[in-house]
Amino acid sequence: MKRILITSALPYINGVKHLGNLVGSQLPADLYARFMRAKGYEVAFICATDEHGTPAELAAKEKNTSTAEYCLEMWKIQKNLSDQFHLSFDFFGRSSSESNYKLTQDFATTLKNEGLIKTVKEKQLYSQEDSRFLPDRYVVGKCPECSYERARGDQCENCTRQLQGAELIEPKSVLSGSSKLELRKTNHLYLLQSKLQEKLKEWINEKDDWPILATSIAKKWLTDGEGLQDRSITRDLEWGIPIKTNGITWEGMEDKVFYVWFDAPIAYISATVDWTKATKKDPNEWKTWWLNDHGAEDVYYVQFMAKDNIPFHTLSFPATLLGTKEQWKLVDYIKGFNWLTYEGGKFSTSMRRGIFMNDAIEIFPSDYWRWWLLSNAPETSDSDFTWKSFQSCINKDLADVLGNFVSRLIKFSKSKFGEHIPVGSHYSNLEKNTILEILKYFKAYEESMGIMEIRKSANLLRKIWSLGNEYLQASAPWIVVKKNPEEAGKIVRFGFNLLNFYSDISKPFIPVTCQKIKSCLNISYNEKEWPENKELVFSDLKGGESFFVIENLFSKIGDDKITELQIKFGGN
Ligand code: B3M
Ligand code: ZN
Repeated sequence: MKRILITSALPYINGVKHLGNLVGSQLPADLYARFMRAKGYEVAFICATDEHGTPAELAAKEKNTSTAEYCLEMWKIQKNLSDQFHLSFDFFGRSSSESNYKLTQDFATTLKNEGLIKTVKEKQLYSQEDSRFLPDRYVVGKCPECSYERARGDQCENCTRQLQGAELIEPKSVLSGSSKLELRKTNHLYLLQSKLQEKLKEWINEKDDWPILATSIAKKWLTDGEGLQDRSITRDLEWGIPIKTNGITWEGMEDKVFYVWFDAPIAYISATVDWTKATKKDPNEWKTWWLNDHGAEDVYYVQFMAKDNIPFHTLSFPATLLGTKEQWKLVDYIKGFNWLTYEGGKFSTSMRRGIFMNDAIEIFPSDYWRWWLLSNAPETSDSDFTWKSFQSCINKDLADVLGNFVSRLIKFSKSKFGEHIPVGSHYSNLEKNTILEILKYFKAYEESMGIMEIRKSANLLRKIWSLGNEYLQASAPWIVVKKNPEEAGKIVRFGFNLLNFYSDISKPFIPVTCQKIKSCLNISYNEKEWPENKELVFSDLKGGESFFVIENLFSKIGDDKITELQIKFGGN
């Protein structure tokens, strides 16, 4: 497969995202996109803001602005922050785009024509005090499954169980706090997922290379007694996609909109439509990524998300695609993540506990955050962010290992040989053995990057960096130069070739640092550059090339700074 489609879970529009959101989908997706581009694959890396549903409405109410204005403002802020963290989306769209309205309504129309949508009279929580229905996040209460006190009307973020508001114990209105709620009749559209149970079971059972995290919830719901439930795909809300076909509202659906989780995954497709409309010669190129009868069967599609989003991506979204009986591309691999906690507790947007992208980028460069988050990614279990761990990781891995190698090499070279790389003698056994050792770890690094084993890849990359320090230590050019400048010159030339190699293979993790190293070597930064000819790559620099000294590539983080940050961000 030479074409890779990558989508990251769409960040809700409300508020600036915290580090947990970043490491739970967008940043690992960016790492994989960068690696696959560098390996020569054609990549479509798509994301968008998830703008409908109760989070948007509630946040706009708080800001006392219209939901539409709020969403536009927040889209700009989130887009700007993703640029500052060098998230290399090919397109960062909006689920409130015109193309998502059209595509969502088309999907619903096709599903209805396939007999997979029915109107259900149901009872929804209604608040007299707020004189309105309370869908999804408009109501909060105790989870019937795990007794978590702040479960929401659509899902419990603690045990990820999908919920109906009426299932909550002691439900309260999020708007007024009122517990004077009653169940009132209202009609909603249900997607008859139960009719797709066998098709979905067949599809998910083919995914034997998926981690348990990705398949367990789906298999539980598809196989155990409960089976796959039919699910409501509409809500009593103003803000959202109206229930229409070719502009005509469906009968009885005048004051409803599609449920956010019905239209949000469809935004993966519509954002691709918007991308090809905005940047490609052929506005229909999106079909080659999403329709099997237009070439998408040769695409490898990977989705990145946090674990609470997995049920929607292994059940309801595939049900929507399969239900149409059209040639839609289904996901080939789901990379799911556990939670990032903050100093032993939860990140909290409402309680402003933890570190948010806008604050983080003001304190340290994006590569510091990228490196800590990726090398501590919550892949097989939760990870805990602590300021102490951040300090030691940056000081050790970046400053002491990579940074130290760069500064020792460059400063020594300039002091002894000026600002041109010396030619020196031919490589001897020490260089050849170092190359073999590095290539052994590099092979493992490429393999683990290709299967998205992120922490393992970070460990291997760190090991490859450390081999550069070990080489300098063993070859000791500062001693050799006294008696044999020729030999010292060879050591330095090999060191610069190592440095150039590092600045190619480290790009997916720390792109800004790699750009700095490339500019110090007067080599243009090309994100698609990757060492393919393993033997020759360590002789690319022949000697004679000019370079300039980089002043402190990384600055160490002091204890006082960490104490100040712990206090500022509620870290202890
Ligand atoms: N907006 C992310 C969340 O649950 C949710 C993902 C949608 S992906 C289609 O925070
Ligand atoms: Zn729960």
